[in-house]
Amino acid sequence: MNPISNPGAFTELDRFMFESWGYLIIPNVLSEEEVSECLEASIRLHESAGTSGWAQVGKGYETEVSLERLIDHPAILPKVRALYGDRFILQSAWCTKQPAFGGMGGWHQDGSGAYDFQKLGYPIPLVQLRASFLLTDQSVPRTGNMELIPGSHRSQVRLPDSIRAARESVPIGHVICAPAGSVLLFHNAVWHRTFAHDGDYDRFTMHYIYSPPWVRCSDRFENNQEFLQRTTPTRRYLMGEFSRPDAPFGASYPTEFENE
Ligand SMILES: O=C(O)CCC(=O)C(=O)O
Repeated sequence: MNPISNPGAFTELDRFMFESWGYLIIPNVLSEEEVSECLEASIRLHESAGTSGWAQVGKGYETEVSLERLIDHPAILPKVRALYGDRFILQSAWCTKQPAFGGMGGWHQDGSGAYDFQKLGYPIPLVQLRASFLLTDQSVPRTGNMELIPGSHRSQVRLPDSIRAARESVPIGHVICAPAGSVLLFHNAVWHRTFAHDGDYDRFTMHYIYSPPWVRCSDRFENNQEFLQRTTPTRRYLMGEFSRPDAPFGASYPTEFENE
């Protein structure tokens, strides 16, 4: 059983599956050439950051054009837009490496260590919608897949600490199996983890996180000016570079002059 969707429009069935399970799997988003380009870019990113072991490198879009293109990919953006409306930003983008023969990751929900999204209320709202582009084959288990617990974004109780501490499996864990070039789109509150990887090569996934416009970015304190100048208007907007009609405050209030 898989919540399979198609690239492009967010259908009524997509909405039902997303509401029910908290995620969608979208195969055939990237071509083989695009996958190789993004994979090479990901390897370069980690090499220049000098990472070792399980690691995440942010802001790859600033230097790698193939990763920049994924920011507003036409297979994914309509779905993000259907969930958020027209006003949202790219809160961050991370390139994750699960090293060869890497073990199980820890179960968690996405959010901010500084402020637990649980405090926002029940059910935890959609604040970080993540599109994860698989850049290596994950069509069978133990290839560094993501494991998600379907519907857990609506659970009123947390995954038991004992299970989390021991990195144990749960009977309702769903190991996402999909080929390279597929995208996993998921709600921040779905409990998930990185699954084991038995391969003798590093596994790379590019994660793009979209948020309402008032959320602070987590891969950058400020935008890179050179990147802003060379990128497209849509991407500039997604980097949070837009003007607000009500800025700074109260612009919709009539001024003294207008009242006369
Ligand atoms: O293994 C990955 O690529 C993602 C890891 C993860 O769970 C996360 O970034 O929140």
